[in-house]
Parts: sequence; C-alpha cells; structure tokens
Amino acid sequence: MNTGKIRVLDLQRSVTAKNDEIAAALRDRFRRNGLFVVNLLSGPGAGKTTLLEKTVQALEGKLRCLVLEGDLRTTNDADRIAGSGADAIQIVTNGVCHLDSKMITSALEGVELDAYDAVVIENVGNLVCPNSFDLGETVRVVVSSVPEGEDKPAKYPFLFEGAEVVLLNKIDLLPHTPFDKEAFWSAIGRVNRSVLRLETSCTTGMGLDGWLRWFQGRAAEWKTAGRETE
Ligand SMILES: Nc1nc2c(ncn2[C@@H]2O[C@H](COP(=O)(O)OP(=O)(O)OP(=O)(O)O)[C@@H](O)[C@H]2O)c(=O)[nH]1
Ligand SMILES: [Mg+2]
Repeated sequence: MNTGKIRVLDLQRSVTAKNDEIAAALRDRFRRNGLFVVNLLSGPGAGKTTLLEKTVQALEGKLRCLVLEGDLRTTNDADRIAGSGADAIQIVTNGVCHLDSKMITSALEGVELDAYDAVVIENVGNLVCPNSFDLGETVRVVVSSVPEGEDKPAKYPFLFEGAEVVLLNKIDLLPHTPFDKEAFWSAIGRVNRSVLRLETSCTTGMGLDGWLRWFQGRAAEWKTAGRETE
C-alpha cells in the first residue's frame, strides 16, 4: 500500500521566526543609538504604569526616557506617563494580547531616538503570550505583586525565566494578605537563579531607590557598551 505525504504547518514557529527577524533589526537600531531598552512585563494591574510614573519623575533631568505603552484599548497609560513628564507612545492592539516587533517598529517610525537614553516598553498585562515575542529589548523585567499570590512564578514560569529583574510590588499590602514571601522567592530561585530580586511599594516609595539605581546603572553601562562597538 502506498503511503501519503504529510505537511506540517507550524504557525507559531513561522510567526515567531518573522518576529525575531524584525526584532534583530530593532536591536541593531537601539544599539547604534546606545539606547537601553526594557521590556516590562506582568499580569494585569501589577503596577507597571505606576512604577513607570515614579521612575520618569525621579529621573527627570538625569535620564531621557521614552515610554511605549501596549494595551488592548484606551490611551490611559500613555496619558499617565505624559502627565508624569516623559514622552509616551500608546500602541492600541485592539484585542491582541501581546506586543510584537512589527508594532514596535511602526510605533518608532519617524522617532528621533537620539533624543533619548532609555526606552521602556510596557507590554500588555499578561503572564503568558508576551513571552514568545522578542521586541529587540536589552533586558526583560517582570513585575509581580502581592495580591496575585506567591504561586505565580511556579504556575507561569516561562516569563520569569528570561527576566534580568523580578520586582515584587505592593509590599505595603503584605500585612493584609496571607502572601508567603519566602515561598515566592524560592519559586523564583527554581526558575531563574541569577535574577536580581527587588521588593517595592509604588504607593509608599519603599524599595524604589534600589530599582532606580539598577535602572540608571544599566542604562549608563549600555551607553558605553554601544559606543565601544561603533
Ligand atoms: N497598594 C498598592 N497599590 C499599588 C501599588 N502599585 C500600583 N498600585 C495600584 O494598582 C493598580 C494598578 O496599577 P497600574 O500601575 O495601573 O498597573 P499596570 O500593571 O500598569 O496595569 P495594566 O497596564 O492594566 O496591566 C492601581 O490602582 C495602582 O494605584 C503598590 O505598590 N501598592
Ligand atoms: Mg499599565
């Protein structure tokens, strides 16, 4: 008996391969400009925009930041960033649950990147889909928050695996919840041993100095590294 041919179409792979190609071009462009680029990831409502509001306010006059905001609808987050004094671009994905490199390329069309030292891309609030899409970033930072519970790194490990920093936010709520901080950091240690661990409250300002030190230090380091490769 003859056997028939089969054809396998791996859609996920072809989508991410194209995305990676565009992301590589973005990464080159960012490097040429000595731009430190953060892909900021979390579940919905962990405090990404609040952290960025505090960050751009604290760095005013020290580091020129451009913020790209990804949301399914509204310009709320870009409005908040602009209100805090930094330039912002809102990407409205209209239902798409993550940002991709093509969206970033379109958003940056005509933008003079020389005017900035750092770009932060606040991804769509989602602990799953954004993980597969390289945006040409220098580093990934994941924000987790106390009300989400300590089991998120164990249940959604992939996002945490690729992070340079994990920031546990809303620590002001620790006295009011059964959140087990030791269990949270142990789970992080199991998926990513080298990650920088930070604890913050964007409400009280607790721990924000450590975050700002890391951000400024890495941006400065990156600018020098970019110049050296020219
Ligand atoms: N108690 C407490 N509330 C916080 C803290 N940080 C942010 N919030 C609140 O959490 C809510 C969500 O904050 P956002 O900054 O909008 O969160 P986000 O991650 O940008 O949300 P999406 O963009 O929708 O995914 C807001 O009501 C903030 O005021 C914190 O450290 N402590
Ligand atoms: Mg936000």
